[in-house]
Amino acid sequence: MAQAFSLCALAAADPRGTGGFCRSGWLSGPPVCENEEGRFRLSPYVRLDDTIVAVSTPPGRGGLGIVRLSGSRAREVAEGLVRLRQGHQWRPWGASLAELCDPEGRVLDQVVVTFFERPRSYTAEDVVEISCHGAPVLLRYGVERALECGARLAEPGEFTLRAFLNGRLDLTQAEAVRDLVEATTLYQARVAAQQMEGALSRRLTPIKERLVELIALLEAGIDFAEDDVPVAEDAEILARLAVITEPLAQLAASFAYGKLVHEGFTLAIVGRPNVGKSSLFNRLLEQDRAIVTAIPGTTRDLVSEVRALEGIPVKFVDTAGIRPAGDLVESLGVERSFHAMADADLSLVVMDLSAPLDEEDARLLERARQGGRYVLVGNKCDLPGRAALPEAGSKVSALTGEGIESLRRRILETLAPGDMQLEAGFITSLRHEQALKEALEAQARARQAVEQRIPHEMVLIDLYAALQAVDFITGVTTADDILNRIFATFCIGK
Ligand SMILES: Nc1nc2c(ncn2[C@@H]2O[C@H](COP(=O)(O)OP(=O)(O)OP(=O)(O)O)[C@@H](O)[C@H]2O)c(=O)[nH]1
Ligand SMILES: [Mg+2]
Repeated sequence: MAQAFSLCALAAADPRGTGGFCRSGWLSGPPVCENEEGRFRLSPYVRLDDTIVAVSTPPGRGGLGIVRLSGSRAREVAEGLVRLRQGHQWRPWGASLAELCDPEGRVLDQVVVTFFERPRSYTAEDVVEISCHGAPVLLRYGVERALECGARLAEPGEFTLRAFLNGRLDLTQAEAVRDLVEATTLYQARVAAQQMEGALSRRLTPIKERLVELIALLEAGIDFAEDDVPVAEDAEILARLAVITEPLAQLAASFAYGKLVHEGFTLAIVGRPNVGKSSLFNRLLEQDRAIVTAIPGTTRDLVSEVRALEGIPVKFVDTAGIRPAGDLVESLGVERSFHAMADADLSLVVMDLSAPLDEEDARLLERARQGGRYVLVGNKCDLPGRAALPEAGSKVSALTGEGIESLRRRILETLAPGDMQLEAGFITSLRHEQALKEALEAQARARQAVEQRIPHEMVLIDLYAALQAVDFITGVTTADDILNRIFATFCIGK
């Protein structure tokens, strides 16, 4: 029998329910559809009984390439394109030597097939991985042959979607798979690996348990009002609410750091000519990237480079020295410096400590104060000083490297105060932050209702809303469009 899941937010229809997928009947139709912008996306009604196929290795030529199959007919389909070598059999969770053959049975490649028997596989379905030599023509042939043998092409992220729908992963873990694939630093990979292993879900579990306990307490008070079960005291409800709110708020606040880890940030180095911006840029990159001379006005255009700072990808931007420009080229450069400053997540405002500060320094600092986050840097601290910084800042020498380490720390602390040591269980996605904010707002409403002695039936509505928001994060309840959005950002074959 054909089988499909319609993913709907059950809890939305039933505020008392803690949700779950509505596994309703079939809706036929194409497995994919287009959204308003015409972009390809997963349909909420993907046929999950199909056996799917995709090339799981990146496009292009390589030593190896993997064709992956998942579904109840994975082995049968694989048998249509590979022939096991003599003495080899299909062994669950084991690799076997085989030959990829053309339809006439002529050998095209020697391959290794690995059979992961359900439910102990990535998707919790039968999975076969065919590891060929990485010639695009072989991989394409493998996929085409699998299609002829009854498989269909996997949608982006469909292997992980199936793992999620089959209960192998929760939504935070599925998102972590994508983050791991997209990681550009080992630190990002470590954070994603922790989330994949369930760090965030583990942090949410006790919060959710307490919320459910509180709901049960209030429900009991309502259901058994005429019996002997005592109605919960307001003071107790408020105390229990506070215990739930604190970790939720901490987790929501961890997004400041999590966002940095996930997305990285842009840092613009600005200042008057000759204060040592390019020298500092080179020093932070640990590379002789930008031209440095004693002539003021050396840098005339933006120079940028991405480097990891404590495992966080940072786009460093060196800019032209800011002063009333001498010629057209310089004035265009100065204009770009101001744009870079406005676009950056953080500006390093550099001043030269070996010379008296002037009006241009003060004007720039004022602009930085109005514009957003900045760190004031006094450079050339190796020279006899003639200037003091107008406010607290980092004293460094781009020439000798003095103070650079503490400047690096200060940069990170300015962008993400606190939470720096927190490696496990912080949130890295806007989706999580929004859900946590919703949960916090619902909690605040519940608290207010209790304080105003509003009947517990009303308080419960807010508590259920908070519970639903927490469940959104792990995917216990979720809406189709959210799933579409998440899994459509995956690459094919994952
Ligand atoms: N003693 C000393 N000299 C430095 C230091 N940093 C930079 N300099 C020198 O200052 C001069 C200007 O350095 P740059 O890095 O080109 O300065 P800049 O701010 O990029 O200058 P423009 O590109 O012209 O705006 C060069 O001669 C550097 O060697 C420092 O920390 N100590
Ligand atoms: Mg320069």
